[in-house]
Amino acid sequence: MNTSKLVMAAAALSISGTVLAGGTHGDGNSAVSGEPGKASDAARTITVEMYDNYYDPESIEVKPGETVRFVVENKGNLVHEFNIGTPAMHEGHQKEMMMMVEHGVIQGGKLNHDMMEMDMGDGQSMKHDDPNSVLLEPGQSEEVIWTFTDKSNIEFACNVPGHYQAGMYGEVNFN
Ligand SMILES: [Cu+2]
Repeated sequence: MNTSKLVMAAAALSISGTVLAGGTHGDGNSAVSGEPGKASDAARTITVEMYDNYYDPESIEVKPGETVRFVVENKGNLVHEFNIGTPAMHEGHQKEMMMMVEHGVIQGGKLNHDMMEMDMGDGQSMKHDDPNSVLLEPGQSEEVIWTFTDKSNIEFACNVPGHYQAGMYGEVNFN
């Protein structure tokens, strides 16, 4: 990354500052959706495949208190996210994802990893490293280990702009 690009990105960020204030990465993992789990506590593995623009399976069943190991595979041609949260959390995250697209961090089927690592000032970066989600390029696969706590309104969703609206979310059903 050369200096002029960096300056441009920083300038663009300050313009988007009001959007960012709606919810920065790292603050949205409240107890409503559960908490990061330990692999040793996971009795079950669920493989979730991501396509353009839907999940397979489209819903999952969990028990309150259960820890699940998710193996998330992107089988589509676009960048996709697997994110566990409430509808309100997803809505907040969609604003951040929009910014990632505007800044060229998400480019259709590719992620700009250099840009994601870049320090934007004020401790902000475009890193996508929340424990409740993974953001994957086509062909990539990663794990999310999550402990579902109390029964609540939780979905797994892709917050890449337009994908949630196209139906790329699934229900977490408690039983
Ligand atoms: Cu998607």
